[in-house]
Amino acid sequence: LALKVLQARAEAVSARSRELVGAKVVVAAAIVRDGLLLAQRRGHPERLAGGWELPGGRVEPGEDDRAAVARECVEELGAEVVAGEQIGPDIPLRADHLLRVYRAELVAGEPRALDHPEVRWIGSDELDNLNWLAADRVVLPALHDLLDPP
Ligand code: DCM
Repeated sequence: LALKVLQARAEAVSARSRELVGAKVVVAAAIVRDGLLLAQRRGHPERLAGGWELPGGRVEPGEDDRAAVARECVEELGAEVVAGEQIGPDIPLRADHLLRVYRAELVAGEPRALDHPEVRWIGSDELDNLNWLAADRVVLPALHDLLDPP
């Protein structure tokens, strides 16, 4: 009986680690220009509409995180960025997804809201006033440091 219990436990632990290893990654870009951060207001899906986020989206199978940041910025903003350092921790999203935020440097194009209703350049004084998505809120301290280096 003890052996069966141990085997069941081992199975549960390995199922959990498969889950963690298999977590799908969503990336987002922290684009800063002249001391301002680019934020985007979501129009879809319904449950996220009206929430503010850093632009981004799902990493495709086999795709590098930073390549996904660049692709998403072209798709959503019509702008080219180069992704740099990760900012803040890996942030759990619902189910088996996690969010990673990367600092991103704008290299070409003027960001426009192509996929969502609005993009806005915000200063550190406005950072805490936006209705951020819960996951993005986690990186607010790191974003403050980015806009107003300590
Ligand atoms: N997401 C998030 N914060 C971001 C970008 C995305 O919480 N800065 C979430 C919203 C979606 C999922 O990740 O649930 C996939 O994003 P998208 O729909 O933009 O591909």
